Amino acid sequence: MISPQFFIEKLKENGISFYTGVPDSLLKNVCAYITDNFDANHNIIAANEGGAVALAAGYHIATGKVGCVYMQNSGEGNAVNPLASLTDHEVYHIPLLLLIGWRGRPGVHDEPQHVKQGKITTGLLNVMGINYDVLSKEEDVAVKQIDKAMRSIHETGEPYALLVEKDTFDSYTLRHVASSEYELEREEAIKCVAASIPDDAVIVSTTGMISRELFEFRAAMGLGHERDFLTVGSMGHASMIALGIALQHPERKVFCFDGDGASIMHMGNMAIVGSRCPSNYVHVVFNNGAHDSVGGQPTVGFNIDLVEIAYAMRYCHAVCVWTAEQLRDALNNMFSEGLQLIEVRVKKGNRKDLGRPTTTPVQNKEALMSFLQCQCNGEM
Ligand SMILES: Cc1ncc(C[n+]2csc(CCOP(=O)(O)OP(=O)(O)O)c2C)c(N)n1
Repeated sequence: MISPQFFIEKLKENGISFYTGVPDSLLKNVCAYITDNFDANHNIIAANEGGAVALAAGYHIATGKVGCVYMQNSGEGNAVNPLASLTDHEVYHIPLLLLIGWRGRPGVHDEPQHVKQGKITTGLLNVMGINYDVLSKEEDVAVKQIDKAMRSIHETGEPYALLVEKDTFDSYTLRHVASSEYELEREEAIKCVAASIPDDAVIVSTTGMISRELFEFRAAMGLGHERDFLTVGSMGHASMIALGIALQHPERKVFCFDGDGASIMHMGNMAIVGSRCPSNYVHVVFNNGAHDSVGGQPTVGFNIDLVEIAYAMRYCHAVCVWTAEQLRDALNNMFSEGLQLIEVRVKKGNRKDLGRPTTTPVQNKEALMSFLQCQCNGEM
């Protein structure tokens, strides 16, 4: 395995001292090392991967230097537009180094949302004309690959990608762990909300631990999963899936269980939800100020005012709570009409033995579709 320090030092020797991106579990250790060793102007966690590519482009325009953009391969989709219409040599011709965690690499078992993306990861790079290498787990080989990558970047002036497989980097423990003042656990908050909503309500939950915790709550209660759409991929889009359902089913409440990282990733979605203003829609953001599901790297979740944002986006009611009692009060007052947001400030962390959904995405979708259908026909 490669030591994160060794890797980042080698990049530094090659002139790389600016990082931006969205964290990934395969890059957790190297991201932690970057966090500890670069200040807030030299390591910026972006809202989404496209924003990170654009930020590194701006850095290059300002300095002539090459920035590094880190991401999970699921973020390739968000990055395609600025890679094709900004940094590409047929447009502005801007160099950068991409560090991409390769989930779902063919032949390696992974979660369902990573299978397709894993298969098309190199194909997408090929089609965009981006040269790449799969980073070796041997330091002496990795050094040669870094040299090759940087030579290519300097000769062509174009982006180059290093793909990172599981267990490429040695462990590294973050020294600067941001402390959270909040006492409520996310799982407890999820249980509290899920337990208090009407039987015919639907929940669309975001990617990561939030969906896993909701799944386990239903199982522990001896319930099925037909009321829930567990959005395993598509980070940042749960609120729009919920909108699509809420508009067609005005007779029932639709909840979106969002994360701070996910809602910030595609925050424009809130403006569209607000513009349609469905009175049966409740947006619950479990804000732990972190990308908890992939290593706990910070988001700007605690630096922004989601309640003010919701009002500015034309939500009818918005409230921020951080204790179990406040959450119960908010839920008791919730059933009035009107689009609403509940921001629940929670602490980071999850149960170590947290499982994963045992149903497939297609089973999950079909069960929810039948649930919606049966209720419409009054057959439940
Ligand atoms: C487009 C995209 N980029 C990155 C990821 C990797 N990823 C999965 S969960 C997650 C963090 C989610 O953070 P948040 O929404 O705040 O929820 P939390 O895990 O903190 O509960 C990330 C970055 C992804 N799935 N998709």
